[in-house]
Amino acid sequence: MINLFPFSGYPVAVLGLGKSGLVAAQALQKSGAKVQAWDDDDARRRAAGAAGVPVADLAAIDWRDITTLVISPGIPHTHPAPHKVAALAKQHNVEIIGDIELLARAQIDAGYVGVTGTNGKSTTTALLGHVLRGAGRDVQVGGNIGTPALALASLGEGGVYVLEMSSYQLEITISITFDVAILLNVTPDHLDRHGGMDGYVAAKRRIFHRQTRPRAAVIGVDDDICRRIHDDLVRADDQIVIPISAGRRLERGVYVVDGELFDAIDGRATRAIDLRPVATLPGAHNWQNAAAAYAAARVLGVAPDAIAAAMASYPGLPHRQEIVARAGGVAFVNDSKATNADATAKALACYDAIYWIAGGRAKEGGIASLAPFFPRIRRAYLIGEAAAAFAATLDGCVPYTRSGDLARATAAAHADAVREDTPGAVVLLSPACASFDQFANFEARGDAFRALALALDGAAPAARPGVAGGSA
Ligand code: UMA
Repeated sequence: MINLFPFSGYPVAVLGLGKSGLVAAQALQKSGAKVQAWDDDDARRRAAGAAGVPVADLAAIDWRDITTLVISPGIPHTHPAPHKVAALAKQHNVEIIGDIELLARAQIDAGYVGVTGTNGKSTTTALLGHVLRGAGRDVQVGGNIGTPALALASLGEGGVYVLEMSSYQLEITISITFDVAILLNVTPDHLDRHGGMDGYVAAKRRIFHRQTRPRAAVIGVDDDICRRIHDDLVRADDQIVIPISAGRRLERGVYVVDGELFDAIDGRATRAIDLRPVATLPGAHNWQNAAAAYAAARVLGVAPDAIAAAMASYPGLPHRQEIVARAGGVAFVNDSKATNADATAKALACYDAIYWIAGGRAKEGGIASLAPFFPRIRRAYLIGEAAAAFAATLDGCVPYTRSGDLARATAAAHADAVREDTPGAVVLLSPACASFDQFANFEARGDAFRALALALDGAAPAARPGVAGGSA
């Protein structure tokens, strides 16, 4: 836990006592701040109280006594409407900041890498952490990826925090200047919280806040919005700017073409890594992540060979195209995190002989957009509330079974894959749906799939990163 000495003796209000807020309140209290904390959820308040955090109704305290409001990233402070406690703070000119701002004010000697973008930020963050660790660096990985920033260990000079930064967190992080700031891509998301697309893009751009040379911006140029931001940064000429692409050659930067990563940071292209055999980084979306992590690691002084070696041993993240088992020549891929068709498209693009488990609580738009991938699907196994609607879309295009639940789907998919003996067969759980009709969350759904796959006859865990069945 981080020592927040700059806040010792100061009266600080903490709003939100979930994953990040509870640690923030505890760290502040341990560091001598006068903490008053609140959560609108009764159970959270009770849990925080039991953990020794002073709980007070922040709507009823005297705000003239408060210097800082630490707000959880998920709580609105501007759009669609400010939480009433945030409104009170503003009324009294109290600064509103998040846990990562606290980290930045306390850990002033360490280096910082920030990773943002609509998609791929968790993988890029984890991958870069893995590469830096492999190179012997003192590194801590956290933020939106799951480990709250203040639960990380202290780092001295030479240490590096690699932080996944959501748009919510960027809005409440004021003074941090990232040594390397990564923006992967931007497509519409969280628009209600940012008052529209302009607000969302403005939040994302904050990752480059106050950067000057030798600090570096690593930015994807495969979408129009990021390309415009890239051009703006190049024109402003404040920091080093490294463009990355997962689809086309660049005169300068880092790019991946057909799975081969090229380093052209100095304007001379060198083939640096063959990503095709890396089973934990399949598909063009992961190649963008790899290009970003490569560029950042190069800026931080890691040699190309060391980056390549570390990427080859990247273990992947749970529930994101995670190979959880192999049985009878079939790989079981857990992509439970894919809760919409866009995310599932990325997984379907990676394999050629797919026994596809899909369904759950449907999202708007269904799976019609996945039609280009239908030829890759041997059979679909439909579960949950969306089964009827998905069956209607697949009818006449893809054979399907209405399995009902995950256990029946996994067993049937395995049996079919083994019987048909297709080289490179994968049983892919990539539901294109939320999990809440049958599971507590996507993690519980993915864990259930892993357990079901491992319980099959002849199943072995896929513990070691390696080559999945199918083309990557
Ligand atoms: N709460 C209130 N009043 C409200 C709304 C919420 O009191 O009006 C309370 C809730 O009762 C709850 C707490 O606030 O106790 C939740 O706070 P939070 O939503 O900020 O969530 P945390 O548990 O603190 O987790 C946060 C991030 N969550 C969000 O940004 C929504 C986690 O990202 C992050 O991993 C964690 O901090 C550690 O840094 C999750 C996420 O969904 C993965 N992020 C979004 C995304 O990736 O799209 C941005």
